[in-house]
Amino acid sequence: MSLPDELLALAVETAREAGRMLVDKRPAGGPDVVQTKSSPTDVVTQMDRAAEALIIERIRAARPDDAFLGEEGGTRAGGSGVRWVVDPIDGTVNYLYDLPDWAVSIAAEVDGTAVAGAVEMPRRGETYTAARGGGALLHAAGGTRELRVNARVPLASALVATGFGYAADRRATQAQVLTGVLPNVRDIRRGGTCCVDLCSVAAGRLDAYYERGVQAWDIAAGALIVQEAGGRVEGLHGAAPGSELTIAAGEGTFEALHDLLAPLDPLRD
Ligand code: LIP
Repeated sequence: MSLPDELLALAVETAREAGRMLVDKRPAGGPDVVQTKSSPTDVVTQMDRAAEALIIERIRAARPDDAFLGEEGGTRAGGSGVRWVVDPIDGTVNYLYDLPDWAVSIAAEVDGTAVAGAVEMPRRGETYTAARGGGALLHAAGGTRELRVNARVPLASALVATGFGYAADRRATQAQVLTGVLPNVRDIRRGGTCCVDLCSVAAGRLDAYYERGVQAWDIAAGALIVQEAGGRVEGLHGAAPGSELTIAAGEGTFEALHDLLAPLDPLRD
């Protein structure tokens, strides 16, 4: 088995175990908020922490020399050249409100390049996977299928997802940018979970996605899944995708959305 396939198998097994735990152990009255981060609505629950601890424990047991970057602080150095980028619950607010679209996102990088990614959506019964050079797959009750983005969808017909940050200033700017996007696209979706939106682009359930403010752990697995499904994931003017801006879409649609967003100055806050 190649290293990316080995890492992917571990990512999938671990994401599924964490996903099951998050469903089975979700307190009946909802999880407790144990911390807030960038704003009072940017929350961490005890379940985010428990899931990250489980993921790190499982991966460390199998690969003790690997490094970690985890949303909830599980960051540590390693000596193997492999780093795991982990979001134990992407879409924590959806999880808090018991909305189904949240996910466990686990990516493995080798020397800084993502080579394997798994996004587990327990409430949908779906697992999205990609190993670099091996395509992207959706595993669900009905079977496994290869993913392909929608390419060359004219912007006027494109279903575009986006998301909003937690800080008021950032949200005010994002609302202004949205007024420039909305009249030029089929419609907008705001699902609340970056990696779910990326997987939906990969699956052709959305034509495009853009967001400012997402972190490495939100995008690491989902971006690889979009790329392996034939799509582009970048920031403005060829920048790497990241917290400044992440745009994901198929060829043709990507360029059109990029050129619509650039003069709207989405980075100005
Ligand atoms: C969330 C992202 C989402 C964004 C939210 C938040 P979290 O991540 O996935 O796209 O709009 O503001 O950042 O905080 O649930 O891991």
